[in-house]
Amino acid sequence: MQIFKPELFFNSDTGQLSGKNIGEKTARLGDLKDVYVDEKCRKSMSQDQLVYHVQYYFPVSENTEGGLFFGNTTIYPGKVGDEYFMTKGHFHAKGDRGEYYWCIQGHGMLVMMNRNRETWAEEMTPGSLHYMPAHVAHRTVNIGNTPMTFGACWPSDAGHDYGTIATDGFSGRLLEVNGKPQLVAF
Ligand code: S6P
Ligand code: ZN
Repeated sequence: MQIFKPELFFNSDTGQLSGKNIGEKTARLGDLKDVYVDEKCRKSMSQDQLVYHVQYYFPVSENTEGGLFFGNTTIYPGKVGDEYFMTKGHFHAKGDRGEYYWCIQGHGMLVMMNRNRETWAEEMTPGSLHYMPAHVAHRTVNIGNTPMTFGACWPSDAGHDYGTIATDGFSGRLLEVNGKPQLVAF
């Protein structure tokens, strides 16, 4: 029998992960072709502009059944035209896998869309907890003026289907209308 010291840390104020085997992924404006409705505007902006940053911990390899992945995402404040900085969004490749998000800092929106293309959103504020059911695409949006960070936990065999969103998009987008965030039908 042995007692181990933790090797993995989660900062509950910032959501940042530290320790061994933490992966990192960034998305800059240059990586987000055709994600925003105003592609011309996106192209005219600095392609180096950081839009979001992900940290993740994969204790088992991807596609392993029965494991759990853990991560955080920070979306920086900004807009492409009238559309707030946001993630690409995805269904899970294994569509029957759900996920949890919880907001750590900032002000955001979680946009969800089911297979019938019905779209809705939940406001994200520090402490808010969000369950994404199976077969529901999810995208997060920073509607504030400061970085928005949330945690995530999802099954290790969920995978990502980005193709469906790349082809069909969400049927609602979060745009600033008269100075306020609004979910606009597309
Ligand atoms: C994974 C989970 C998150 C996102 C991250 C970036 O299932 O939902 O870690 O990967 O928020 O979003 P996206 O849509 O670019 O993967
Ligand atoms: Zn997901």
